[in-house]
Amino acid sequence: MTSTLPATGITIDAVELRRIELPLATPFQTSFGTWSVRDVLLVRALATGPDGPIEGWGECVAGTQPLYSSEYTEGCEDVTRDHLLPRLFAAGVGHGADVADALAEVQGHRMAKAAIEMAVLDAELRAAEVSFATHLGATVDRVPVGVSIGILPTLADLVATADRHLQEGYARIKIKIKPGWDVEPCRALRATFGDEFGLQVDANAAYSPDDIAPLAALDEFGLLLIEQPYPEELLVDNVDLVAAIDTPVCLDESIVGEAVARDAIRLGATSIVNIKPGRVGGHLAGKAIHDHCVDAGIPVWHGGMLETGIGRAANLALAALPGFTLPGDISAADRYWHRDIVTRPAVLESDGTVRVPTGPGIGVDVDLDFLNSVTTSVALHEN
Ligand code: SMG
Ligand code: MG
Repeated sequence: MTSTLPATGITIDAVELRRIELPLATPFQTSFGTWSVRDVLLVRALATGPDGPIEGWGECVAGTQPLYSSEYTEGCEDVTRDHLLPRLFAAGVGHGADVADALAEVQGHRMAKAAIEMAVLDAELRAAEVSFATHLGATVDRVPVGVSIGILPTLADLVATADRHLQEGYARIKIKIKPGWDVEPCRALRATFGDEFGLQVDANAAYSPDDIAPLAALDEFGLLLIEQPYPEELLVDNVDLVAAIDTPVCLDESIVGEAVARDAIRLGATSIVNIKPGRVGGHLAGKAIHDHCVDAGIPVWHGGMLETGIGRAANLALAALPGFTLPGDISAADRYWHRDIVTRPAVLESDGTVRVPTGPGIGVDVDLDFLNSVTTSVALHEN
């Protein structure tokens, strides 16, 4: 930690679990399915700090269905209500840093846990008037970002979409791939836009270790990395892939926490690590993985889960740590939403960066009127 927070912390009086439905500006297709609407679980910690009432917000990154990972929105709400909040309250947690320990006996459910930690930390940091960025140890005030483009009906659609994003100022393009939509999309982008822009691909576990040939065929495109070629639980097969191809292999879904990150690095199963706070159990675990990767000489970059402005603000703070040397999947709000749920949505700067919020906590405020208009359920759970 780079900031010391007051030992008194906060008292959590209640936690509001709120579900919203926010339509994506454009549907997002991956090898495992299409996302058109984000059905998001938000966690709002209602607390008392040294100067009176204070609240904090957390965002759960799980999707509607358990397709990217085993977690999904409804399940996250259930486990939070029935198993996590009772433990949070029983432990008398008053610091964000104590959330993970209080919830540790519940196995897995890292996305649900991460949202609680974020809400408690946000409330604690707001009470202490310290930003997430300062607390986590940010060293820059803007972070380079890229854009992740889903699988599209035609190569012409892909080229037109990439063109629009490059014109907007994004310096790095990631495309989703699957068997049959891999070599030709890369060829089309390199043929149209040349070799100068950063290009990377994400398979979301769509290949098997028998598929080394199509993955090796991507070597000619000078990719920054290939993300998660194989299913989540395969680690050792990636060691063989690292040896067989030139493109750096980067695990996403497989890295479900700090222990697996350490193992994957030690095995040589990943040359680069994608850090998503939700996937690893919170921003503090994300920072720990970052610190380990820096020590191990492994580059990291910040992933994205189509977050609203709440999760995005906290992610920008983490992505401002020095080990994040590759552009993150933290695009500007307008790449995702017609209207965001925060009052100062993330915007793309002319140099292809997004500014890191500087205010207390996550540094953005929730637009409550708009939030209420997209809310599908609210439940208050008192301590
Ligand atoms: O937030 O810009 C974003 C999305 C980035 O491609 C992205 N995320 O596997 O990395 C990934 C995917 C997971 C979400 S797919 C809906
Ligand atoms: Mg990925």
